[in-house]
Amino acid sequence: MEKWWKEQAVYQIYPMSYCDSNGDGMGDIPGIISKLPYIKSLGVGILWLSPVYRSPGEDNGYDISDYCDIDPKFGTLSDMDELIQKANALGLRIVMDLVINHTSDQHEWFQKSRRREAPYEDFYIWRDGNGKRPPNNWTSFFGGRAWAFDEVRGQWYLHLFAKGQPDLNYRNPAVIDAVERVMDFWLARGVSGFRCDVINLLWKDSLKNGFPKGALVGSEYYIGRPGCHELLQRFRREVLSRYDCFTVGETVLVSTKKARELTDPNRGELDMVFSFEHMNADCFLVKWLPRKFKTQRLFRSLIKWQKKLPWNAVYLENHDQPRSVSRFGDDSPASAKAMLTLLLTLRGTPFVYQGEELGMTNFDFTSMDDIQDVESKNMVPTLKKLGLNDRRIFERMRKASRDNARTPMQWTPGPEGGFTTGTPWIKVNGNHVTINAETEEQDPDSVLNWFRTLMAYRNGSDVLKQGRFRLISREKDWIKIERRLGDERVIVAVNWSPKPVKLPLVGYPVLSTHGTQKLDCQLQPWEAVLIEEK
Ligand code: ISL
Repeated sequence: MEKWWKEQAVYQIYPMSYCDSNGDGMGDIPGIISKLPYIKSLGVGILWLSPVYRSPGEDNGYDISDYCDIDPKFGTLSDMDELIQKANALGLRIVMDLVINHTSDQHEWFQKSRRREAPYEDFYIWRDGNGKRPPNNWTSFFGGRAWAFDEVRGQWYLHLFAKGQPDLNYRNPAVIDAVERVMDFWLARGVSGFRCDVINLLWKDSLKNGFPKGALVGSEYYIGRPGCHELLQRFRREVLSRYDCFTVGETVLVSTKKARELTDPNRGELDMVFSFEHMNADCFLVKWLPRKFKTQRLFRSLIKWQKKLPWNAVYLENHDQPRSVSRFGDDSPASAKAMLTLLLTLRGTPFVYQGEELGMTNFDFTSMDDIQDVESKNMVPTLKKLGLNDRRIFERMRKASRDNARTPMQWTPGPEGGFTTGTPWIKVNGNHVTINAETEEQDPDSVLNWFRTLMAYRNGSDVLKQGRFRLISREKDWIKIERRLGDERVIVAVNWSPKPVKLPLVGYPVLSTHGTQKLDCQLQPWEAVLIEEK
């Protein structure tokens, strides 16, 4: 029997944008509870919630001011307990986001640290500057420098993300203890694991000046350092090993070699990681530097990771990435189905992001005023420095902004897509009149129903869940793979283009996006098929 997290698919919920139960325009935990039957009907087994902890919301909850409480905008601790209990009763497990590289600057630890109150003096990375200049030349993931001066303490603190997200100091054993207590708190309450935010950045080797010519100056001193491996081993030993749980690390810019180390069961660090490489299929390293999407680039990276790791997380979308159907497809339901087919048939634990099962697309905002995301806003000065005018900056946002994934879940064709009875915190996409759960529910050919069909097939197929992966062929516009377990195999072929393609493929598919008639060396536009062989 395989581990449960190798058998089941994960569904990511971005709570702010999932379902609003009280009309304040903000999704909440009672809203998620009300959708549990829908989630169950998808066939997924695990829900990962983006942060619901107390937070001032500068980075939509990734800036935590109290790890052991729920933010009032999402509900209460007892709502969370109810969610865990009701989900469990349906056979669904809950996984929380663990954001421990940094806290909010509103966290009590930081407030005390800036006043040098014991035992918090060294909870963060404080340094004196060089005259009026920050301690080193590191830059932030969100643009600009990675240091802020605090008037109260009279020193600079490091923030790899927004100014309101000071980095914790893992050289201080009290920080490690405090973080372990947080993990324990939630695991004891019944959560089944963590998605570990930017977990490969925890350990800063030194604070020397970084190589000045790079997108992320200083990153050579903090990405995947040995100290980070040691921390992860300690978390596993001291806390995680006492529970039936799993961890998936968000590991920024990780290589396959590093990923193998991080997920090696003998080292006891993480169970899976999110690779970033395939997210570069339409950009150079960072999404603000776009290039034309090439199917081959996407395939090549996905396959490389399939081959190099015995098991890993597989995803095409999350709350930081634009919608896959807009990036890698042509916004059509047909392309959404093709993508979901590959996602659910590669080897590994699939992660599906809310709305991906409906074929939700990038936003339809018309101006910068509609954009809410701190990263997008912070990037504007950097893009201006690169010489882009307002129009071109907005064009870049349309392609790259994280708000593309954060528009509210589209439940109905009605007002605000059925997300809220009030005014949503971020605009609902106008295409909710056609792309929504209620309409798709009734259409046997919808993306939603294709997703359910595939999930049901996957849940019943040991070959798809456990089988080895082999690439049969990848061409400019199509891919053919094999999954094999013992003598049984499933062939999956996907036409990743809006034109028919010719390929060596005959037989009757057990599942097809276009009907199960005999295949004759041709796939229709965006057609995806599964063929069983025993
Ligand atoms: O979103 C990105 C690029 O647009 C990434 O650089 C992202 O910031 C990086 O993957 C880290 O993401 C995680 O930590 C951030 C938070 O803003 C993201 O939402 C989260 O997924 C800081 O906590």
